[in-house]
Parts: sequence; C-alpha cells; structure tokens
Amino acid sequence: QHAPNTADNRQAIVHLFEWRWTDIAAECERFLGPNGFGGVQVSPPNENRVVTSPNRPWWERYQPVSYHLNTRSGNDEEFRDMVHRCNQQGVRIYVDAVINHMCAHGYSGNGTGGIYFNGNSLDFPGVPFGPNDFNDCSACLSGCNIHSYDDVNELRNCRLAGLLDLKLSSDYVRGKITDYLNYLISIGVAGFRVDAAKHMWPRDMAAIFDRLTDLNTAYFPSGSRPFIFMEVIDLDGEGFSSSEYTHLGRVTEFKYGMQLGYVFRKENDQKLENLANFVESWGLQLDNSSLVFVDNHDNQRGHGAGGQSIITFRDSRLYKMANAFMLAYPYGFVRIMSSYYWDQQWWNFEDRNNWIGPPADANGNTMAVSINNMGICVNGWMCEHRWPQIRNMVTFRTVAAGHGMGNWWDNGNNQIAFSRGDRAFIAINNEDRSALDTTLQTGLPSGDYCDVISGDLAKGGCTGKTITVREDSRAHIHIKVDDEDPMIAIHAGSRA
Ligand code: ARE
Ligand code: CA
Repeated sequence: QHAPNTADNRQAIVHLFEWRWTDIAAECERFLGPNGFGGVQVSPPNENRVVTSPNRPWWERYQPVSYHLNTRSGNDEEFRDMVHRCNQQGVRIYVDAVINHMCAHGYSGNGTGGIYFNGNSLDFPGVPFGPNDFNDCSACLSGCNIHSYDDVNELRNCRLAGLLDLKLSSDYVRGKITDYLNYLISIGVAGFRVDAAKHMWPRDMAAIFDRLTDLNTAYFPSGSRPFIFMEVIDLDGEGFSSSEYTHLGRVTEFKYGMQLGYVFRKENDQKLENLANFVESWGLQLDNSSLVFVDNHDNQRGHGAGGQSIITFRDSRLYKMANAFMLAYPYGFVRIMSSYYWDQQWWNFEDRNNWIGPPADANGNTMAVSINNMGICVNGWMCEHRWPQIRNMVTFRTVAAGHGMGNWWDNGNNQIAFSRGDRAFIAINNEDRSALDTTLQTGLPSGDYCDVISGDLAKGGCTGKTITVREDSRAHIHIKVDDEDPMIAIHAGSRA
C-alpha cells in the first residue's frame, strides 16, 4: 500500500544505513521518537555472503544467502528487540527486502550467519533454494547477465551484475519469499523497501504482496497492510516505466534528487524559481506514488543513478538547503539519508573507495555509533538526521501536514518563499550576490516566531532569529547572502 503506517501522522523516515540493531533501538528511544521521526529504513537484515575482496564492502549485504536474520547489524534477537523498542516510541521499522536475487554467481562458502551456500551449483540450503529456483539464461542475449535495459525480458529474467536471478514466477520461490516477509511482519515491521524492483515483473511482485499478512496488532490497528516502496530507477529512456509499479505501492523517484541537485547547484540552467511547478516540468510520479530523497546509499557514492548532480553531506551547506526544501514542500513521502564517512579516492571520475563499508574493528565487526554530549555522532557516523536544521524541518513537515502550498513568492531567480496553509512558512536565498531583504506574506497568524533553522524555541525563549509576523500576516524577511544557512523557517509550533 501507499500509506506508510506511521504513528501520529509523522511525515519522514530515515535510512540508518549499515547501523547495528542495538544502536537503532537506542536511537529510537533517545532521538527519533522524541523528535517525531516516523520510521527507519534498515539495511537488509537477512544473512549475506561475506565478501573479503574488497574487504567487507557495504554492498555484500545485497547478496543474500539465506533468510535468517544474521548480519553485521545483528542477530534475530537483537532485531526483534529493536522493532519492539522502536514501535514503543512510535518509530516504525521498514526492511530493505532483497528478493530479486541471491548472491553473485561463482562464489561459495559460509554466510554472515555461518550457513553454507554454493553460488556455482546454485545451492542455498539455508532457504532451501536449488538450481530450479533460478531463471535460466534463455531470455538473455549473451551469457546470463543483463546487458540491455531496453529489453524487458532481459531486464527481469537475467542477472543484475551477475547476481543469481530468482525465478519469481515459481510458486515455491514466491512462497519462500512470502514466508520471509511474513516473518518480519509478525515481528512488527511496518513495511518494505523492495530492492531492484524494476528487475522483477510487476505481476510476480503482486502475487507476493497479496500473500502478505496484516501487520502485527500489538502495534498497528487490525487490518493494516504493509507499506511498500519499490526501488525503481526510472530516468526515462529505458524499455519500462515506473508507472508499471505504482498500483502496488510507492516508487523511489530518482528524478527528484537529481533535479534538486541541479537546482541548488545552479547547473543545467536550473534555478530555485523553477521549483514553482517541478512535479509537472520534471515529469515526476504523482505525490501519492512517490518516495523522495536528496541522496541515497547508492548515488551518494556514484552507484545507482543521478551522477554528479547528487548533493550529499560533503556539500553540507547545499545539503541542508535541499533537505529543508524537500521537507517543506508538499510532495512525496520523505526519506532522510544517514551515512557514514569514508575517504574518497578519485580516479577517472570514479571514487575507487566507493565500496568501503561502515566503521568497523579489525575483525570486521561494525562499530557502535558514538554520540558526544553535544548530540553529534563522532566515530565516522555522519548522522545527517541529527543536524539541527534537518531535525527541525522534520517537525516542520509534521506541523504542516495536510496543508497545501500557498503564498508562493520568488524573485525570478534563486530566492523563493512559500507557506503551508496557515501553519508554516519558509524562505530560501541561494543567490550568489544579493541578500533576500523584503516583506513577504507568510500566511501565518500574527506573533513572534522562532526560526527553526538558526535555533530552537527553548524554555528561555528563541535561541535563533525571531521573525515577527504582523496583523496582516506579513513579515520582514532578511537573509544575508553569506549566511551559513541562508534560509528561515517558522511554523505553528515555533510561535513564542
Ligand atoms: C557487486 C559489485 C559488482 C559485481 C556484483 C556481483 O559491485 O561489480 O558484479 O557485486 O559480484 C549493490 C552495489 C553493487 C553490488 C551489489 C551486490 O551497488 O555494486 O555489486 O550491491 O553486492 C541498477 C539497478 C538498481 C541497483 C543499482 C545499483 O537497477 O536496482 O543498479 N540498486 C539496488 C541497490 C544496490 C544494490 C542492488 C540493487 C543489488 O540499491 O545497493 O547493488 O541488490 C542506470 C539504470 C539503473 C541502474 C543504474 C546503475 O541508472 O537505469 O537501473 O541501477 O544505471 O547501473
Ligand atoms: Ca529478476
């Protein structure tokens, strides 16, 4: 289904990429619950192939060898504990479901949970899957791999980057996948990010989703259906369309982050003014069918789609601006990225270190997330979701929910402002030379409001800028061109 099953109408989720289950449970209690985050997308929880060359890359987790919950993020018991504790905080868990394939052809050994597998003889006793449970290579033009993204048979029935392609037309295979997903539902997860969805036939996925049980009534109203968002990369020009999937749930809208990157970088003739009607002009999926994000775990490191336009934590000023816009604008269901740091090594327009896994000890165990007394993550974890500007805009989105865009204003170039009904207002200045210095209609009731970009409304008052909205709902807005965060955002909850 398209609705995210969040508690209290919460409006954004965060991808805690490669985090351990025990850390996520703690983060739900100490940060995500109290700050109104709707949920967490977790890395694939099922057992994967251990890749040693390169040494424990993040992408080994996209090579399943069984459906036992045993990975570098933790075991079955830790996963259950996390789901329970997060749900207690009103924070949902969404599982990254890798169901298109198993591990790459040509490798065998023991997975992260110790279970034997053989990717030469297509034998996965941990499920069990055998040679008959994979697509043969008859649909593939040469070899078994996908070469052409224009041929839908090849796209769906051949191997993505050598990964053994499951025969999802088979009732037995569907059953095993359904058992896995239903097990997760019984634990209390709220839905799934479906990996590599464009490499699966919509009808096969429909057959699997139809067999899913309702969500666990310990946490959800009876009859609740799992939230489905499918990783479908559609930048146009291939032999399929993401519209083939939107009846099943939401799709990841990759055009959004790519175009937002151009807009904020002022490339490709783009400027903030163009955000006035971007849904139509960029040819995006409908609001209710899309999941949006500034960057994801692939395109922040040059995998996946979007290329050089994608904005990441490395461009922190632009990143805060793009996230603020995304969280303010009423389009799509929002996912915030939360990354770990790695040193890049550029060679021929490619980062040779784009495989590097999460912070780990010498034995390859993922390290705990450390947080200092300022609330900042320190040992390699970026925790973009904790950046105060991003955290506070998550609240903005919840306060504004259900109220449409109004009072759009722009200077014809790179200054914009708009309100969300009479609930919230934002102004952004991305000019190179001119300040934004004018009186604008905010749509808000009169009063003093605390700007949630530069501070918080604390007990003693506003720790940032105060914006005074007059009787006629207009306010004087001044944003200098060299502000570290050249924007202001106020809402009903930040009124003094
Ligand atoms: C790794 C190695 C490969 C090797 C393979 C098998 O990197 O060199 O051949 O193992 O040994 C991730 C990594 C991959 C990694 C894989 C398995 O990104 O590098 O392969 O894990 O360990 C396409 C798909 C899309 C996919 C992207 C990455 O359509 O579904 O490629 N994204 C998801 C995940 C990834 C994950 C997988 C799928 C696999 O988010 O993290 O891969 O489970 C155009 C097309 C897109 C295409 C894109 C990139 O934009 O339109 O469809 O995306 O190019 O090719
Ligand atoms: Ca497939």
